[in-house]
Amino acid sequence: MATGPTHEPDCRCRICGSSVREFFDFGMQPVANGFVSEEQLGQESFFRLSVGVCTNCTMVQLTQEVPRSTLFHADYPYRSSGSAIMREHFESFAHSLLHEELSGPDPLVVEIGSNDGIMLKKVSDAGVRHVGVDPSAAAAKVAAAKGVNVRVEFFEESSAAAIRDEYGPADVIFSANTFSHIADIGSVLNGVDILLAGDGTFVFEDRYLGDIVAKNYFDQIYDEHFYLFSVASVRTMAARHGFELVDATRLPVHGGSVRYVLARAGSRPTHPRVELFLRDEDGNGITAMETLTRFGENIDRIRHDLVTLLRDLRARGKHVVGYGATSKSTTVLNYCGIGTELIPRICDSTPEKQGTFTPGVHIPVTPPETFHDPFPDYALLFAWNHAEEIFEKETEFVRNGGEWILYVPRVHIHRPGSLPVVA
Ligand code: DWN
Ligand code: SAH
Repeated sequence: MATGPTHEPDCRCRICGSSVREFFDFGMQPVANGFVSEEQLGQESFFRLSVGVCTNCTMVQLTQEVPRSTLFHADYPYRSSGSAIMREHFESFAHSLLHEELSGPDPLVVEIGSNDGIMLKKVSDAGVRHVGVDPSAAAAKVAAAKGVNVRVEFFEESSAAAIRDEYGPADVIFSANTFSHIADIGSVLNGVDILLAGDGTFVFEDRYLGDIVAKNYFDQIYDEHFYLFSVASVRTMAARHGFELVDATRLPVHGGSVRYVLARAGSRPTHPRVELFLRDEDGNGITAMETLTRFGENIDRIRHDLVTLLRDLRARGKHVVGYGATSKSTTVLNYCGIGTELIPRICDSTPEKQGTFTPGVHIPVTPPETFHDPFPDYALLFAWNHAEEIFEKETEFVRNGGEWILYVPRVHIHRPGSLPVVA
């Protein structure tokens, strides 16, 4: 619920140590990627999911940390290659990396959070030295099977030192949707400082606070997403560790992300768009308490409207299923109190998730084929960040009279032919 400008004196910023003001409290939530087997039902751990903003460095962050070993482990179910749009995105990035930052003699790139090797495979295929680092053993096994050199561990100071000892300095350290997942971010930046070559770059991309607030992407708030970065908060954090933010570019993936480039202070020129970005953020007041409180009110409005719609459809005997058992869906389902009485199953293309039950509300996750057999009357799209790809894939569902329900930026029925509102 929107908590408004409350002050939790015991909550200290993990970046600068100042006090953090909570602006939204989702209550007790299960682990977002904690999909459970029948035997594990009822054995889940819960934590209080609440989010606040630092009164000093403006970093938006969770007020409670879930131990990293609970979040990321051998059976972590997410696979980066689960969508064509992300495969294209990372292959295109790897291509640009190979022709720019990695075009020198005997370059080295290290990826933090390499998952199933979606980006490093192209680097490996090009014969360029690389190291993937990821504690999720099953995902790392998929990467290794593609020929990616991967270390199954958490990236931190100690592992960075070991990589430097074995391979030497890295020209590029890359991380996508991972850096913001690490509460002890100082250990990562210290590790980057140990491993990175003098004129190297640390390039990372994460979903953008500006889009989350502007488009009510409240389901991007869950245990793994410890930080919600803005350009201003990243620049401040970087400076505290001797780095400069030398570039920042918008990306369309995951509902809107930003790719940040850090370099050692004075080692690279800063692109003028960083200043433009900062001015834009300041003008929009994306970390102002008034903005964040309004965001909280929008979350509660979406909860009301979504539950009202689903109850109405059930009362009218309509068949509704979920599409995409995302980590994000855990926040939606548990905060809105939506269970099998409203959504009897969720279809998902990830083999590791099929046959499990969603965290907390225990909705069965079924293979994609069950979506067509028979088609439901409505499909609630949890994987809204892949809407275009999914709408193209499921045209028969709409031809058959089916309708998509989306809940961001507000609850609505998607009209065929129109661009997904979330784009
Ligand atoms: O930040 C994170 C991002 C990168 O991935 C991690 N913290 C965890 C994870 O978040 P997510 O689970 O919300 O990511 P996605 O990419 O929105 O998940 C999409 C889900 O939908 C996957 O389980 C695959 C599924 N899917 C599907 O069933 N049919 C996806 C597509 C494209 C499809 O056609
Ligand atoms: N980069 C991929 C995967 C993102 S999911 C993508 O953008 O699709 C987050 C990944 O980070 C998971 O595979 C998780 O196991 C990994 N991870 C979490 N903490 C980590 C750490 N300290 N070092 C390396 N990988 C980490």
